[in-house]
Amino acid sequence: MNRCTLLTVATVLVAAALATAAIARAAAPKIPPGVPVFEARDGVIVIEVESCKPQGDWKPEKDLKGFTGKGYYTWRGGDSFRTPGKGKLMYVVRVPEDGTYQMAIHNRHDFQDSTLENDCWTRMDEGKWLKTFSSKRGEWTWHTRHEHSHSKKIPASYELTAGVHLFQMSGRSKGFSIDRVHLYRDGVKDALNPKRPETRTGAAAGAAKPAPPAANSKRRLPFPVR
Ligand SMILES: [Ca+2]
Repeated sequence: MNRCTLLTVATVLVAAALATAAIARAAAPKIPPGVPVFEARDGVIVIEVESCKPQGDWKPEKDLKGFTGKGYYTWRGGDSFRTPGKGKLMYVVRVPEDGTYQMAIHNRHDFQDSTLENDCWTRMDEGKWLKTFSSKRGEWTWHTRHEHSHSKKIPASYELTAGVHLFQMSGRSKGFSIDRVHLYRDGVKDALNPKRPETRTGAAAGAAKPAPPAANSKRRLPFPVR
């Protein structure tokens, strides 16, 4: 092996090491101190929607009594049936173990036809944005379904690995109101009791260890979250 070949081999090895480090950094993003992390307590993660600053045309409101926390957000922009990601609200959650988590949004829509003005978009990590809708009108309800297709409209849930994940909501239908979100394991008693306290914590946020991302994931954690 001559010097030139040795140099080439060394260059390739250094490049490979740097590439590995880049992958490792991408796979383990740090959450800056102070970013709230919503933890599971007794199998339930409780998020007040208003814990994230309003984005886009989500407007903070308080007129419809029966909300929890400091208020709720209503989408006062136009319908966005084909374009998710408008007015992204982002929340960091942490689960202690792998498993299925049901997701329910405390929501309300008052339009006379319960199949209209009744939805938003939701997304977990770098997954697909899904239309997320409620079929009960005129009252605050936990009714929450994911529309995977016209023939697959099922109660909203996610398969989560132990660790930190990013949950997002964005505007889809004008007039749809969102108040709080519960992520919970099957079998938890009284999981949708709106009197459950919010489960946010900022103290350990800087040390939060993200869950391993899926292969080729470019998952990034948010930071317009307060
Ligand atoms: Ca609220």
